[in-house]
Amino acid sequence: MKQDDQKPKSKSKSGKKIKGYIAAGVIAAIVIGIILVMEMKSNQLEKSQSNNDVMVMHIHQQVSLMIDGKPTVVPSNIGMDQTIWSNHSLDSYGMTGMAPMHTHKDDGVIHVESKVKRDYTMGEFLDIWGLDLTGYKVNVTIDGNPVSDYRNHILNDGESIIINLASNH
Ligand SMILES: [Cu+2]
Repeated sequence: MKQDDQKPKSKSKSGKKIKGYIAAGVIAAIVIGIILVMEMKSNQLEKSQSNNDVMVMHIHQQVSLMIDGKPTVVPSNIGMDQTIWSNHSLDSYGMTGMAPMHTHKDDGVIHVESKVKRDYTMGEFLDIWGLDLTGYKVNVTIDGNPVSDYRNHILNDGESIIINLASNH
């Protein structure tokens, strides 16, 4: 009877040991799981940063277009819609699917949204737009001041730009 008594005792001892191993295994699995999730998240962060999807520049200007004295709509989606995205030389500075200078609505708001800090000029915007100025005399005022070398004008935040086009006839 004494032997019978001892047998289950030793069995339960090894049972406790196994339960201990299982518990340690479960804890280890949870810890590894947490580490993997954290690593995935930091990888995602690194990826989005290496894609340079972080905009370091985001400024706006208001542009109005007058053709022979008539207010004319500045189209929406300049630098997004292919038909008004004529120059692609600056595309790598913009977000995916849009030039670094673009419009969203037809409200004349130019968005300069760039992954790099650089000077953006009125001429670069006009090139992206592909606005055909042939046959027009061009007069540009910026914040009310006439600017003759408007193509090289560096766009600043909050500027108000008026493009006056006059037919040569
Ligand atoms: Cu914007």
